[in-house]
Amino acid sequence: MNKRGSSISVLDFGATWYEYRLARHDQTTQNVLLNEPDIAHYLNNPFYLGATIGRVTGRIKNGRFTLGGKQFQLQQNEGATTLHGGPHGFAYLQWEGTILSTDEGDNYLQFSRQVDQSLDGFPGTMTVTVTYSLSEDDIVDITYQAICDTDTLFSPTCHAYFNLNKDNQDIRNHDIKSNAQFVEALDEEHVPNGILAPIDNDMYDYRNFKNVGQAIKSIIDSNHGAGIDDTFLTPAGADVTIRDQESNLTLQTTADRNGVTIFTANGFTPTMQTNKGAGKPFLGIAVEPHILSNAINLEGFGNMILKAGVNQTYHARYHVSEGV
Ligand code: FUC
Repeated sequence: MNKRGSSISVLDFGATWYEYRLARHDQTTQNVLLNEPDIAHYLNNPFYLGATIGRVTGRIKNGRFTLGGKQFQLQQNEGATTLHGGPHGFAYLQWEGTILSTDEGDNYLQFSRQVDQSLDGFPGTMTVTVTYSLSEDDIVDITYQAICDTDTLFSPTCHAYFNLNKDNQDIRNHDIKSNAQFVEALDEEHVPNGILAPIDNDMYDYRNFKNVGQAIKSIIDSNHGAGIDDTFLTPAGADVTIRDQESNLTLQTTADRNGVTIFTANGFTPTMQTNKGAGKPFLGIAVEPHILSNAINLEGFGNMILKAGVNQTYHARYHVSEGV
């Protein structure tokens, strides 16, 4: 908790971000993350609510890649595809948690653990830490750090879903803005096929604020999916803003990666019991910064290789503040 009275809470299973509770100007507090109050749901978390994703976010075609002249076959968990690190990805692991604090009074929560090839199929034994911090002005910084004894892949993200409503409405009343000018084109298995499609005044054009409900509708109407579930090229880092004029809140996401996936909870089912009621499509919106999906198999899509012995750090920052 910071001095303003805002707080975050996390779960050690999946190094999961559970709650982001803001102290509002009207003296109330409001949690802006979608979560499942029955913690047991997180053991089987098919939509990765709040989870840390790794070693690699997004989809790897056929769960296969070549590194240092060697071919690796990962475990597949979505047909032939390896999604979000596979069946033993970060989201499904128990992490070791520690509370850290500094003289400045900032709040830090750190998770750490080791993963190795016998667990998740990615090469090498990797030590990972995920550190959540909450600043005095309510900025949540998530720092991902990893080092591995061989060359491997590392492209983590945060799979938190936001819902800025005060009540249980879904996120179709929110607006989205992003400078992205290209989106990854997908094959029939929803895996990026190596084409970066230019965005031009179409359903993916969020250069001016666009209503999320309208964005979803135009994707559905043109048979491009069941809502937003796309990865955008963001060379200057994820630059996504989501606002809700009803609750007067704005979420700003920044990161140091070349891509961001926007996912509007398409396909959520009533088997989920969330803090916003039974699961249904569009109950939350995830803003997931990472290196472009399937980049390891595509030329010029970004570098997710972590060289042996190199200590790699990435950040993702989320800031919800009063005003639109
Ligand atoms: C997102 C999407 C996927 C998936 C998952 C829960 O990152 O890209 O399609 O359904 O999260």
